[in-house]
Amino acid sequence: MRLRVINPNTTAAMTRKIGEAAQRIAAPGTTVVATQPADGPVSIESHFDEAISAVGVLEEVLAGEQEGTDAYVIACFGDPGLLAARELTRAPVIGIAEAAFHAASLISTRFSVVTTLSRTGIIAEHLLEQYGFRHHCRRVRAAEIPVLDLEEDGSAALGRIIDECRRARDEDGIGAIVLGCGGMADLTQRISQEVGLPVVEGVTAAVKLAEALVGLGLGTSKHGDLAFPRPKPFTGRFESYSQLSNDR
Ligand code: 2AL
Repeated sequence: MRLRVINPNTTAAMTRKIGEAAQRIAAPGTTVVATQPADGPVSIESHFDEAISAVGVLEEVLAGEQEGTDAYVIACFGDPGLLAARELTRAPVIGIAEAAFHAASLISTRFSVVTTLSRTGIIAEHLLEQYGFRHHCRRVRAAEIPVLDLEEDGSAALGRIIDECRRARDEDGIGAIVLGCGGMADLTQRISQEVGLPVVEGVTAAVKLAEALVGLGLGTSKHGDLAFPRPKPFTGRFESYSQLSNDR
């Protein structure tokens, strides 16, 4: 199975880390192709960053369609472009926030999310609401670290995340913790050891969910709103999308 893991930001070191974490957890027969958009923000920490990055995510899905991709993972915790990406393919497309929420809800009745910044925590709260997980989540917490601090050796980022996870464990009455950033893909075991609770991380959860769906023979439904977009002229810089056909 060919799994395309799309890091929606343009930081190559983070794409590498996400790809390695995905390949480590993947089944022996799964080939992980880790990619990132050609253009866009180096990290995603706002609605603006998300909106710009979503176009890059869609371009990466279109590129994946040319290579016979069996499933996609969108490896940013805001799941940018998720529903639009599903419109472009019959393959399953899994966002790391939805994957982590689903997995956490299967092993606990209450979880807390520990993410990077408070403002991205609000984006996670919107997703919890939208996906129907609001009552499973006790609290969305922020370690108050910019995303790219996770890429710096020797930064205080890991320690701050562990401190916030300990506070979540001690104060929130929860059974599990969800890590709220693609840049935390390599931290699951370390944090779980330190905190003593199950720690759910979205990239790894999404890889296993994608494999499960492919194994079940399930792909994105082409009935209803996830059908291929209706062909129509696009103008200006998006003119090439006028060629998108709906008979794939
Ligand atoms: C993210 C993420 O996962 N990648 C990124 O660039 N921004 N979101 C977040 N909540 O930190």
